[in-house]
Amino acid sequence: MGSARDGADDWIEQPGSASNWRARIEAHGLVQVRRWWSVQRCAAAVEAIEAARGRWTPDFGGVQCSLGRAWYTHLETDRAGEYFANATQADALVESVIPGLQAELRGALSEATGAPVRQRRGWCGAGVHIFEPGGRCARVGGSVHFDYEGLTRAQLRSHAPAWSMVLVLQAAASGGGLRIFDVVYTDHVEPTAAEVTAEHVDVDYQTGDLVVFDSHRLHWIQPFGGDRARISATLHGVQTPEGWECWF
Ligand SMILES: O=C(O)CCC(=O)C(=O)O
Ligand SMILES: [Fe+2]
Repeated sequence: MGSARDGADDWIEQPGSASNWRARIEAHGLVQVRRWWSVQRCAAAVEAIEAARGRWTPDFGGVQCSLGRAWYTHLETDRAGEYFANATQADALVESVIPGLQAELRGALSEATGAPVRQRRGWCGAGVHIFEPGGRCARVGGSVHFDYEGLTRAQLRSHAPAWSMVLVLQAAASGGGLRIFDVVYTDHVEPTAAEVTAEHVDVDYQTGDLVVFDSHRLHWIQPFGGDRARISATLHGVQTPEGWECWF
């Protein structure tokens, strides 16, 4: 699917904090901070997530699951009402299973943007996506998409700064990285044949990595192998005239 962009992996930061996030995201479309969380901390989070299996939210009829509630899965399956009706509970659940996760991701977004970030009123904070081994995403990968669902038409059209942030809590045993294309949203949400074969970078996910990328860029979760789930925490953010706001 398309050709890899030439050049070094110069979007990768060593463990610790990234400097000048914004310039780097603008230059490369993404920043990846290795080991933002330790492997031990991720393992403890994964254990807690697995123990809370009975409280996961099934998405797309159980093709994937979330801890918390993701806006895009609810929007695409006509469950917007459910999302808002359960947002407070969803946040309480995420906080009880992985204390501090939501605040830390919001803090990282704030550090990355250099501005305060507030949660959209009535929306959910960061949550977790779980893709089971052998499931559809493992076999064929995710859909090739833009993260447009939480953006207004005006924000999409004007390319308002909008970033998606992923913390890799459990990388797949093999594959499962994120392909980010050199394609920015213009006026259609379904990518064309040319767009899905455009140049791209393949972001190789290791447990503990934090990846921040431009939500207007086309991207794709690659298929993965092995017998463990691919588990990632996510937070989306956009800059508005009143400041940055975030949601899951
Ligand atoms: O888990 C990931 O790597 C990215 C997921 C994604 O694209 C999304 O949640 O919109
Ligand atoms: Fe996405």
